[in-house]
Amino acid sequence: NIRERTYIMVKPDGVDRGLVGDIIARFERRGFKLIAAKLASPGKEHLEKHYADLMGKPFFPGMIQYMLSGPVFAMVWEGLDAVKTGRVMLGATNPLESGPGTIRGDYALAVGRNICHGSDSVENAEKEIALWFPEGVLQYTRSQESKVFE
Ligand code: YYY
Ligand code: MG
Repeated sequence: NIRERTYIMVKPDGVDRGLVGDIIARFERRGFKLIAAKLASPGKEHLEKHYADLMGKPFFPGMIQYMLSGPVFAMVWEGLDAVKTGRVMLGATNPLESGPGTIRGDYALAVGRNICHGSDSVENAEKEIALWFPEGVLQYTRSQESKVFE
């Protein structure tokens, strides 16, 4: 689906380390289209909704504290297989297992400081986009679209 959308978020450690621009650049140069973006300071309840599936895990409270430690940069990217390819670009959840060339493999070491989030399924992507961008996303056509998609 060339209109598939995924929710990508630079976490507080990534914002603090000045990696927002690099992460945007990676998705741009790959050919994905940015259709929403903002710097945000979500509260605890909002983060607990975002990570609802993980509630009850031993690392959950610490992970929420880390997510509250500073602003995040929230984005929606659209394009062919955006969810799956976005996950590949992020690398494995544990950066020690992320290949070089991936975002986590290039910048992170610890699972609890892994710099970025990416939706893990189309269904979750739609839920996350609705949660983070209740105001909606933009639709527009890029002049080079036919050079990126068949
Ligand atoms: O989708 P992804 O971020 O790759 O992993 P999830 O299993 O959804 O976990 C979300 C988030 O939780 C992960 O990015 C770091 C943190 N976490 C952790 O701190 N310790 C773990 N053992 C597993 C996950
Ligand atoms: Mg996840």
